Amino acid sequence: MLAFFSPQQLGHVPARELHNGGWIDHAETAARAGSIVAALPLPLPAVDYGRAALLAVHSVEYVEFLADAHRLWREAGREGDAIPYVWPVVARRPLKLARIDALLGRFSFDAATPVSAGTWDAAYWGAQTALTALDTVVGGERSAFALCRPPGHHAGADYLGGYCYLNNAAIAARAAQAAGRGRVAILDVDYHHGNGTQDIFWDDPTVFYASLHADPATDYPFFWGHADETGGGAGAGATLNLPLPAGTGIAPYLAALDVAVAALQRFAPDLLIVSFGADTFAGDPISGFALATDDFPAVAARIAACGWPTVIVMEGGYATDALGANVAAFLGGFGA
Ligand code: Q9C
Ligand code: ZN
Repeated sequence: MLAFFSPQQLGHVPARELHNGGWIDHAETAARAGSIVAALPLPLPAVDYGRAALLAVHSVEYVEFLADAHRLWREAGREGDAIPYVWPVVARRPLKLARIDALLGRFSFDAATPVSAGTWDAAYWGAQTALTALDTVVGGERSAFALCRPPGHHAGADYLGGYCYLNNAAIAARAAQAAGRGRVAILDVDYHHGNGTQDIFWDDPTVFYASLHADPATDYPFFWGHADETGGGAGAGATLNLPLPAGTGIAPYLAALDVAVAALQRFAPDLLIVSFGADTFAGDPISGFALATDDFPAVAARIAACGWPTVIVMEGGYATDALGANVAAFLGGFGA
């Protein structure tokens, strides 16, 4: 399977994240990408499709904020990474605030997602990597792998969070539609619920979002991913959440995957995007499922058996030493 990655994606180097009341080293490191690259045939660099494809998903205000945030932080006299500390809760009046702290709060939902000097370039090229993989599949390849880093599924139309800045899977989905693939399914098998992807397509009947993830009653991102969230408006019924308990191993995982796959088959997509996180691995330092490296081929094979043209987009996975082997196991199980 062709794989895509661009070296600019390594320039995002967040130092710390707020976790359980203290600052810890950031889990989403550039070394993650190195572990994956080392385990695959040499990936190809992304083509630059420009900002337009990002703006099919994200608001122009958000994209401009993201491109400017670190510079504004430095101009405010701050050191290191830009990090939010105040949020406008539910009511977001359209105030034209200029202070960097107000902007950070306006366009984020957590304090685990710093903006470093290289974040914009890395996120931009991560999205281009997803678009390049998508283009390959639209051009006739049966599948392609986008080594997106930073990841994307927690990022919404106008917010960052959960180590995510631009929603790579959503950007690829909209590009697929622009290329004539009208019905797109996104299957999210990261350990965490993809709240950004869900929000983006919540009322859209043309993009089906299905996710297997840790129960948000006990796990991040808490406020999304509950089983009763099934889409709204014209998109009612086009969101499927399958929360799973701590300790979930491969047998119950595959049973839930069968439920998701059956729903996708009823939807009958023209193209599938898989948001793949290897943080379901038993050794993941921030997660609680129990999949083994040797379990990933079965997950991938079940998805591949559907036969849809498929773009696999990298999301989480924080056991860096095992990450390359876990990704290679998944891609190997998918086949060509
Ligand atoms: N105390 C992805 O896997 N931190 N993002 C959780 C819990 C955020 C993970 C902290 C985890 C985000 C793409
Ligand atoms: Zn995750």
